[in-house]
Amino acid sequence: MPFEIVRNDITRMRVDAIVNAANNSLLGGGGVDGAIHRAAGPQLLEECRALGGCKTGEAKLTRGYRLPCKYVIHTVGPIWRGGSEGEEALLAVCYRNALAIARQQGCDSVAFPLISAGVYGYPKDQALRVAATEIERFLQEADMMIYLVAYTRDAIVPDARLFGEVAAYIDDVYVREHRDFGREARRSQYLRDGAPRGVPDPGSLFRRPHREDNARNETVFSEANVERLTALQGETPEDAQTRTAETFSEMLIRKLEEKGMSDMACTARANVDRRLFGKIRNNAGYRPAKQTALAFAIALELSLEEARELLVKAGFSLSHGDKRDIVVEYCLINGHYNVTSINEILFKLDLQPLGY
Ligand code: AR6
Repeated sequence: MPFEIVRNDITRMRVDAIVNAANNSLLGGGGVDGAIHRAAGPQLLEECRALGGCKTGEAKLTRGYRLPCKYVIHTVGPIWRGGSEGEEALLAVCYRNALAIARQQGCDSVAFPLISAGVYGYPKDQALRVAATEIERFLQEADMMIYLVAYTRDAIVPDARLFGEVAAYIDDVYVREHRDFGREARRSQYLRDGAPRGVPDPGSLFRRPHREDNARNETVFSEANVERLTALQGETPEDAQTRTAETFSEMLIRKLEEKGMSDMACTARANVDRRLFGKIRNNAGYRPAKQTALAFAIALELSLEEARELLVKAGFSLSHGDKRDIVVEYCLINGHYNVTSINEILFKLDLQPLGY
């Protein structure tokens, strides 16, 4: 997975380089800076002394000494002063400069803390947006494994509106499923004890829709999908047969062509390693992991119906028994097609991310 949010102490990350959220002196401090200097040992401070400080937004390289990484890239984030003093541009440039140094050094993997989101007071949600935007942009043209390391789950604050909507949808699905179970329980009681008093239509107790049907009804009545379904219904029997015989890889390539999306754009959007994408492209029978199939469904902006079709070809289905599937289902129905934002929500909910 080229971009992943992980929960860890950054000083434990086994990567080529970790990034330090330092101050202008580069002589150590609190927060992640203090932790990095403690773990690396006094030689790091010695090398830092020779660097002559670092301006806000710039980045400088040292070795990693006792740390499990080869390098530490020190950068200085802006102090939050309300947002009108160029903080966003300065924070973005921290990520860009640090990533440029990592690339110059030939790093395959880099771990970032959420720069400026601690002592420097940058609002966590906004700091995350800047980090994710810059990392995504970089990955559109570079191959690197980039970790955003959160010390605590609280450090990651996803978009509040989307998170609220997803949480409400999960609740709805759970309530609906729960209601079904209640009906099932009453049905058993009815069969055991006879008709309960005050229930005029005992037949209704038996009308428990299949759970899959519930989800399918949503698809049918979701306005966004009516158009796509109509298009599907309009296909010839030959087209339908060809579509059914298609493998995962073939459907993926067809969708890419239909959408006019390049392989590069698709891998970046799906958070999928380019080498894996090459394997899928060159092997018509390739079956990806579920997290990868889901990521492609989002990256290709599929309807719920098309996503189900793509998943079946990989040997999977969307299940209401899996919270991650419910999150993805919500995003497909409502056209939220950003894998990075979805992964932020999955991280917050302690669920496995999408991509590979
Ligand atoms: N691993 C991963 N993340 C961490 C760790 C760790 N070991 N420790 C803290 N964080 P901060 P800043 C997170 O304050 O806001 C220093 O004194 C933390 O939860 O370290 O850029 C420097 O010398 C937060 O999300 O950096 C500067 O004076 C993020 O790292 C000043 O702080 C950044 O918090 C820089 O402030």
